[in-house]
Amino acid sequence: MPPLPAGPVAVLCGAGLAAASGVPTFRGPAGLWRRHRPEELATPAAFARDPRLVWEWYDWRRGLIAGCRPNAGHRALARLAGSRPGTTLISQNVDGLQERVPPARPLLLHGSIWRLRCAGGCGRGEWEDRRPRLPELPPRCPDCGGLARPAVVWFGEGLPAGSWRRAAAAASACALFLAVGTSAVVQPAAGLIDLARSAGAVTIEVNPEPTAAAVDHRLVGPAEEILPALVAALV
Ligand code: BJW
Ligand code: ZN
Repeated sequence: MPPLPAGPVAVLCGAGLAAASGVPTFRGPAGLWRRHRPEELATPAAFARDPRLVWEWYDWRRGLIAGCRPNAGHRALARLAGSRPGTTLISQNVDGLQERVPPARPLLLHGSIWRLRCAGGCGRGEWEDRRPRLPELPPRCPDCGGLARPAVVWFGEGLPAGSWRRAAAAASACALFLAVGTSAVVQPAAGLIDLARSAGAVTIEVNPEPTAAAVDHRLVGPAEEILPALVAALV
C-alpha cells in the first residue's frame, strides 16, 4: 500500500468502476455498439444527423444499466464518503449506480442517463425519466413537442458549471487524489489528476490497465477488489 496522507480525499471515477456491475466501458472492443465508437455517437452533430440512432444507443444502455446493481467498489467509496470528513466523490459516469449507495452524492461531471432535456431550447428544465426502455424513440419534450435529448455531456459541450467548479476546488485542495477506473483521456475531467498533483496531492491510480496518466502510485487491479482494502486503510 502506498503512503496515505492525512487530510481531504478526492476521487475521480470512470466507467471501470461500474464494469463489475455489468456496465460496458467506453473504450476497447466492449465499448463498441453496432460497430459505432462512442466518439461517433456522443456528439451534438450525431444527434442532429440521426437522433433516432443516438437514442437507440441510449435506450439500449438504459435497459442494460436498469438491470445492474452497485458493486463492492461503489460500496467502498460510499463508506469513504460517510466516514472520512472532507471526501469528495467526482464521477464521469452517467449510470446513477454510485448515487444508489448512501451517503454517496458524487459530483456528476457528465450528467445522468436517467435525465432528459428539451433539445429544442423551449426553456423547460431537465426532467427525470427512469423507464428502462422508452415507448417512443426519439422521445419528445412534453412542453413543446420538440426532440428531447439525454441530459448528458457530449463532446464539444461544456460541463455543468457548478459540479466542475466544486470538482476543481476539491482537486486543488485535497491531500490524496484517487483516479479510479478511468482511461484518463477525456478532458477536462482527466485534467483534475494533474491539477491535484501540481497542487501537492499524492495521486494514486486504481486500474487493471495502467494508463498514461502521470500519477505517483499505481494500484494495478480491479476497483471492486482494490477499493475495499484501500478504503479500510483510509477510514
Ligand atoms: C477498470 C475495470 C475495473 C476496466 N476496475 N478499472 C484537451 C485536449 C484534447 C481534447 C480536448 C481537450 N479539451 C477538450 C477536448 C475535447 C474532448 C476530449 O476530451 N476529447 C478526447 C477524447 C481527445 N472533450 C470534450 O469535448 C469535453 N467538453 C469540452 O471540453 O468542452 C469545451 C467547452 C467549454 C465551454 C463551452 C463549450 C465547450 C466534454 C467531454 C464529454 C465526454 N462525454 C462522454 C459521454 C457522456 C455521455 C454518455 O455516457 O453517453 O463521457 S464520452 C465518455 O468518456 C463518457 C465518459 O464519462 C468519458 C470518460 O471515459 P472513462 O470513464 O475514462 O471510460 P473508458 O472506457 O475510457 O475507460 C475505462 C477504464 O476502466 C479503462 O482504463 C479500463 O482499463 C478500466 N477498467 N475494468 C477498474 N474492474
Ligand atoms: Zn421543449
